[in-house]
Amino acid sequence: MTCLAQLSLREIRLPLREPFRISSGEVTERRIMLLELRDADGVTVWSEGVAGEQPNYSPEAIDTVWIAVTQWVAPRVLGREFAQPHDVFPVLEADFRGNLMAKAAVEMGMWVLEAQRQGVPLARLLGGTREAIATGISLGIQASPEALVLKAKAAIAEGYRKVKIKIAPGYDVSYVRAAREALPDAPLMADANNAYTLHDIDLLAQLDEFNLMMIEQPLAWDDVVQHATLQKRLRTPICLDESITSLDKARDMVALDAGRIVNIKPGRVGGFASSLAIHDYCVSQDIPVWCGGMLESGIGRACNVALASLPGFTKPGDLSPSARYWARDVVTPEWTMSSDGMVQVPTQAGLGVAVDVDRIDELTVRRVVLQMG
Ligand code: OSB
Ligand code: MG
Repeated sequence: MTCLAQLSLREIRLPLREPFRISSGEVTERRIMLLELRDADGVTVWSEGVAGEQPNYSPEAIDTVWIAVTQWVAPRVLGREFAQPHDVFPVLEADFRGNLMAKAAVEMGMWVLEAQRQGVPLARLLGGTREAIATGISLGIQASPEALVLKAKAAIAEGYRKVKIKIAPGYDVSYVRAAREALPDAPLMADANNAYTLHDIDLLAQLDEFNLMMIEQPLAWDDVVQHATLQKRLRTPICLDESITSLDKARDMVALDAGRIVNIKPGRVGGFASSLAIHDYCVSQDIPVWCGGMLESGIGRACNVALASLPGFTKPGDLSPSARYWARDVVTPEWTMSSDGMVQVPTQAGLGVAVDVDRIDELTVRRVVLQMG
């Protein structure tokens, strides 16, 4: 039984160690929503909203998520008794469209709360079976192919099990070719964050030459049908990220052969219940899944690591250690990666890492406390 008595929202500002550039924009400092959930017994846990500053990944952004959580999510959850955290998402979906990142921020917190109450690691509550997760790095668009090669080589030397190269028109074939020539056997992939259309089909087909593990979300952020046309032309598997917002979208992808791999981000699909449904379906269809990231702080990363411990997550996740992004994270211990590219799944209850509230206090720029009733 889980019942939320109080929900505190905060916005923190966390500067990135280096700017992160993708086809739809660049970030130098993250504005991150953190949530503190408390039940009637005083058990307190944290969760994170994954939306960025601009609505350039999905239609949501931190400011819309703030409104949605305050106006529509919190009133549906505060004071309501849930027999199990599985029951939260259906309540949020009833007569309340979209706003999946806002829903996920609270829904994931409810799972963390239940894990904390039961004294079990979040990974175990979700059904995770792995003790450590293979990790990939996501490299933002670089100023030149040479700069990309340096970063990609360094990532492989650090132990990363996969190197994801962000691409966009003008930053694609020559960049991927340079990385492949420098690292002939490395597990490489590309992520376009919807930078292309079907007019670019010949250009995208040139990427087949480089033996990529997959090409992530080449076409529009909400498209499935056109990806099917593209997949017919490509040997390289397409992986959908932005387009997979629900189990139904994953079903559409499979029905149309619009992609052969799914990147599951719990924050994008409305939380853990939806992630588990997509995971189970993909396993039943022999579709590999892996866990993506949204430049989360260590709190969101804990949620991703827990999810990635499920058996269907058979490809390395975008689960870089804290030091890749932050001078100092908001959790202790910080997230680390072994020299063979593995991130350990925590064995402690709940998130499994301690939240550094003093650090969060220093970084907080706004705060609101929502109560029951
Ligand atoms: O498309 O996977 C993406 C970051 C922000 C928005 C979209 C994406 C990303 C990443 C970063 O690739 C992955 C990470 O958090 O390490
Ligand atoms: Mg992506």
